[in-house]
Amino acid sequence: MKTRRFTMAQALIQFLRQQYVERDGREHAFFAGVLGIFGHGNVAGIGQALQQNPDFPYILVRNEQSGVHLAAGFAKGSNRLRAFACTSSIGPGATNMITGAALATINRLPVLLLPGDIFARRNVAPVLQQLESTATQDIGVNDCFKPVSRYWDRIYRPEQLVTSLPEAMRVLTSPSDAGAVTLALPQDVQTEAWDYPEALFEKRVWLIRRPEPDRVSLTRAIQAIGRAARPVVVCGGGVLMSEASEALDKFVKLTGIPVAETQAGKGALAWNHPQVVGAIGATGTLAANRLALAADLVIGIGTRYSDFTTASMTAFQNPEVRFVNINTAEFDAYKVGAVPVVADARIALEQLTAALSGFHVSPKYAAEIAGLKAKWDAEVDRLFHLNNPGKPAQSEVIGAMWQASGPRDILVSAAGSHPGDLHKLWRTTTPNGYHMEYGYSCMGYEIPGAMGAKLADPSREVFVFLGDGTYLMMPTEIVTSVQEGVKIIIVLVDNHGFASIGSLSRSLGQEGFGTRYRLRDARSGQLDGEPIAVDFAANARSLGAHTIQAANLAELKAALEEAKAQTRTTVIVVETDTSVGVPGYDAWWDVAVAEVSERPGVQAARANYELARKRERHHL
Ligand SMILES: Cc1ncc(C[n+]2csc(CCOP(=O)(O)OP(=O)(O)O)c2C)c(N)n1
Ligand SMILES: [Mg+2]
Repeated sequence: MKTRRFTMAQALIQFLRQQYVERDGREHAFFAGVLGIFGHGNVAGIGQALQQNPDFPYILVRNEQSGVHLAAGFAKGSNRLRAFACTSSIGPGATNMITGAALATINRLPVLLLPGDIFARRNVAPVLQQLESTATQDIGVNDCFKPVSRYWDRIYRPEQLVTSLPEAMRVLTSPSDAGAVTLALPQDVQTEAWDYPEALFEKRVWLIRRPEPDRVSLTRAIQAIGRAARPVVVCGGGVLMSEASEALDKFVKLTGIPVAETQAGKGALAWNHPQVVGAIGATGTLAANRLALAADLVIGIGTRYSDFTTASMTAFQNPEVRFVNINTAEFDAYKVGAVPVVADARIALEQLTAALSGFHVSPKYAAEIAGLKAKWDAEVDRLFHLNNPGKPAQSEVIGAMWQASGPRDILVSAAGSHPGDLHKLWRTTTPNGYHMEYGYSCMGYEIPGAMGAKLADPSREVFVFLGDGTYLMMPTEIVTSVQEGVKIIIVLVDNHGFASIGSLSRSLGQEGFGTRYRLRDARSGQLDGEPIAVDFAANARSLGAHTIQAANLAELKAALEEAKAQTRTTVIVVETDTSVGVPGYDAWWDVAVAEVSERPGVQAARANYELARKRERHHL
């Protein structure tokens, strides 16, 4: 057997460079490079290996967590066909990646995590940053990655790479199992040499499969659709990952079935497609929610049925409602008692279209869909043009951003009050033009996630809708965006705290307690003093961004044009009027209210809550 002598870290990097993927006859390298931060736990191993591979990109990030977010954003923007590996030192550098790992796994996005680990040799333990246990020596902080990884391994000996790496690739390239893959790398083992089989470093092409549906399940799905009077498609992120937009377009044009969108699936079809009725669920449009309410058949495609999508199991109230689920993951296909079609979305849709050539929804239902859609479009126009005196309303900021963006541009966001507003209002024209991380809804994802989306397709302008709370949590990847020349446009909406959780708190009778950015008042002892003055523009400028302060809607529109002409990451700061919000449209989200309280507001909220919960259903 021909062998090559490498350190474990060198072998690992050499292997990553040779991994390719193929789908629909197109083939390309899977890994775009490595992101990370060096410390004593990886500098001599992975760091040394990367140095001797200068044509395999290494991007120095500012925080290991945001590094993983960047990797997740890149994988999402690439429809999971490409990925980054993330390297960290041991201890805090490693555990910083856990939030990113959870985000990637929940959103089913492939990221390869390579945390450094404590000495396998053990004789010098406890090393700096080592977690000790009185019960075992076989434990460390990297064990915390286990529940948030789809595959987890620790490489105690250099030769273990040979069996571990193919498993890691199987999971990373799986259409149903993709998520975070963690290979914990003890710092001494990273530097140990071994004679690796040459075959490990040969080019390997992983087929990203398009699984075909089982014939019986498909027939049952066809029969269920053929019988339906009020079918609705719930379009999830799997439609985008499968690049099934065209197939979905054909299917719904043929059948007249309306398409409601989850956060992850929004934009698979253009907003003005005749069948698209927009967002569904807790943050849904009136059109989609009304259709869902009375639907007798829900065709869930590539969706996990999160509580936002099902409005905490209240969205579908027709007593006869049944489900057909098309999903590559058996786990998701079987949810809500559905006819499970375990298959690739594009393949399944093509087969359904071929089989349902005689099917079309009734003219009455078609007219109802068209009427609801027209009403919704008018509602969005109204919210975009409120002519709010003084500071703009958030919906006007969204309208201005939408007007400034081109049809191929990308909108990125993750947490705050705006994901709900954007889900309803943003008018996506091109697939992947709406990039909302709403599986983990993680504050701090937005800036690195947007960089990932930009790296996935540099030809598209990327706009970020960012809250002041999120900005204060994780602004520092702006420095990395300057370092790498990855330009994004950030619209930082300053509303002095958490508008989202603030209004949730008020709806629970808690008066926004602890959600405003205010000074502690000497007399009350509470956080209800003067607003805290943070100069966001100066802060962003200090990190290297071009910054613009916009005082009103006209200035925001001018700033957006200026930002588009910039080559550098640009941060536009705008204050909004928090008194004007986007309403909910027959929406409900289950957030449990205190069962006993001395506050009448909480007692009233609890009474409403108990009533509302009665609408929650089991779909068995
Ligand atoms: C990491 C993290 N911590 C906490 C939360 C809970 N949370 C959701 S939105 C939000 C407030 C966000 O504030 P901001 O970015 O200013 O947006 P706004 O609510 O004002 O629109 C919080 C604390 C979260 N989603 N992510
Ligand atoms: Mg805020």
